Amino acid sequence: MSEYVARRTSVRTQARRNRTAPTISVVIPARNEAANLPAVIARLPGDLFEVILVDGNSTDGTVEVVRELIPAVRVCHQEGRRGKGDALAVGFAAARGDIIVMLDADGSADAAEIPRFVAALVAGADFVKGSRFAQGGGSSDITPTRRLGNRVLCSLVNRAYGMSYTDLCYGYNAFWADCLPALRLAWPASPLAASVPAPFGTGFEVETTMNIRAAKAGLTVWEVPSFERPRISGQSNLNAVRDGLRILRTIWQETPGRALRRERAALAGLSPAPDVPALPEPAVPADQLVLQAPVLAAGAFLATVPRHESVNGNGHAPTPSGTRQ
Ligand SMILES: Nc1nc2c(ncn2[C@@H]2O[C@H](COP(=O)(O)OP(=O)(O)OP(=O)(O)O)[C@@H](O)[C@H]2O)c(=O)[nH]1
Ligand SMILES: [Mg+2]
Repeated sequence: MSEYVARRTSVRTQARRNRTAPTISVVIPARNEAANLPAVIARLPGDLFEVILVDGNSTDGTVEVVRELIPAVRVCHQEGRRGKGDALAVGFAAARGDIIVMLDADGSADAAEIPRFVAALVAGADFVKGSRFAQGGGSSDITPTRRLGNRVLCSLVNRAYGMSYTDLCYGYNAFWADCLPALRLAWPASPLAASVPAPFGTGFEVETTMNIRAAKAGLTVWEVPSFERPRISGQSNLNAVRDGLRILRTIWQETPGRALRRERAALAGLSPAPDVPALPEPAVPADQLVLQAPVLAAGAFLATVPRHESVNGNGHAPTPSGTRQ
């Protein structure tokens, strides 16, 4: 329970939000999406604060294409790591806007829907999920197997965390940047990243991880309908069985007790107890040691406390009234 309360965005944080003219960062993870980027970028609204593309070691000129399309784009790299979740974490750590929007680079999500997400955040949500299965949403891409898997996993999360999500594994989401500590996804920027490889959340299970953490943190989560199209060209990076199993494992790993134990163990590994040097041999033999003044003073104070005020005659603690018959 404390985990839920402690991480909830405070009323003060919410009051500080710039609801009149929030700055918007769009984070785009991209791995060999050069052919799709022109169509994706063409649909972006004009009033964005920044566009951050996180490149996954692309070999098809993705970075050159995005720089040509948006000269002011900020390009980040995964520094040898891989995975969509890792790419998003890199982008989130770099984002400087009030609101962060996650957008795929393959043309499956329509950037023109961004104002819908922003409107929900301005109206009161902390975290807004796009949903293909909310009324008004849809998909011309999802296969029957993925639809079934998504439904089963979604109802598992709803039962485990008391939510009523209609979609779990969809990559189009937006949130106030001040929710990042609750989502705890900025691994590349966290001190844990250097020594503890993130066990999960770095791949396609990232949306599930975020949705669960939003629920655990007590964030106000709203869904907006969204329509998903098939990727325009190129190969999917997702493998339904492998990534489905990773998502299942994420749901298991995120259960509160398990997540807390894992974090404690990681922190313990990060800062091992310092080596305490052995005490030098005392110069004076123990039987000749003289007590120093503060020790004597404390001893004198304890001696003045009447015995019956701390422990009664039977050696039991006193009753609340201070007397014991
Ligand atoms: N930077 C980076 N981006 C990635 C990586 N893996 C996937 N992406 C991007 O993440 C987005 C979603 O990946 P997709 O391969 O389209 O996966 P998907 O949308 O779940 O699956 P499909 O419906 O089959 O397209 C795309 O923009 C990818 O380019 C990666 O390792 N690094
Ligand atoms: Mg896709």
